[in-house]
Amino acid sequence: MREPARQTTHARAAPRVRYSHESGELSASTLAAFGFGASAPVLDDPRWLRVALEPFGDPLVEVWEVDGEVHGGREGELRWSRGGGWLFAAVECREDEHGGTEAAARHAYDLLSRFVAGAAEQHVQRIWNYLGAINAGQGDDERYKHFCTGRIGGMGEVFAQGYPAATAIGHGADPALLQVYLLATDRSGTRVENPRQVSAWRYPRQYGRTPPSFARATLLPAGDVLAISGTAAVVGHASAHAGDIDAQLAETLRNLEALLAAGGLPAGIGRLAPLKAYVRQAEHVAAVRAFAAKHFPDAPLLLLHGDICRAELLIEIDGWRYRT
Ligand code: 3EB
Repeated sequence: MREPARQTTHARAAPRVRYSHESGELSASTLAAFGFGASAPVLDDPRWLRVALEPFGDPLVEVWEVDGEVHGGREGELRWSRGGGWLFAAVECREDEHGGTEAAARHAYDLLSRFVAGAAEQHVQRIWNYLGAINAGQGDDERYKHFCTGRIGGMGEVFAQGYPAATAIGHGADPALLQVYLLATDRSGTRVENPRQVSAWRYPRQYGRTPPSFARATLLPAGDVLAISGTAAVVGHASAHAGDIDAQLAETLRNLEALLAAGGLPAGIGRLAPLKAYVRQAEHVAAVRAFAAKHFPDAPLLLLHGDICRAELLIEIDGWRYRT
């Protein structure tokens, strides 16, 4: 009798994320690369995304490398690349061409959902969202809240098994510009929540009609890296330390450490944890740098000028924590 077919493939090693000073150095195994701000170079390569957030300090390029040859293409507002079992896909669109913030978010997620549903890499692990004037509008009409409604409306079948880890940040460029990009692969990761925080999709009504649809982190399929969502000074469901950058940084670090523990990663944020810090006010950059120098001096860190989706929050940090 023949043995039943065995699963012989293993989960693929996660993309390696690094920050580089060389701009535009995309190799055959580069899945995606990101420049930041208006002075980032313009490259005619679907793997190259110019993120509409201004960097503080040296212009760095974020590079994702995979184990395998990468190819990519474009389809209208969507571009993609794949290699080594990983898929990068991004949509850039204008809200004024799609009926406003909510409709544009629905459109972007609909495009991405359909594309991923037709791909071999159907498991979305991580997603980033950058929209303009994120805190403009009052109460339920704040633009971030409209974005949340559109986002969930456009999330198709590929999101039905659970939400990916995510970041949603406001940029200061053209307010109509929406940028959404994701990382997916061919098997599911493990969603990780933070025991110090109410899961975002269970936030009470006071934060809007539609709760934000994201997980706090994803342990990628091989278990080799934790992809960490935008993390801020939120305890339970409440924002902590309004107006106090140092206290918000300390609370954010506690949340990051809680996430590492919840994800089963070794404690400590160092050279194996490339991070991005989104800073609302330029005057807080020195405080952020000083905090990082004291608490995680070895972590590769990129500082970006961005608005956090709650007006009282001054700082948010996201990134990756590799096991080795
Ligand atoms: C929070 O903890 C802060 O809407 O995708 C962090 C990460 C936040 C992702 C999102 C929002 C999002 O609620 C805000």
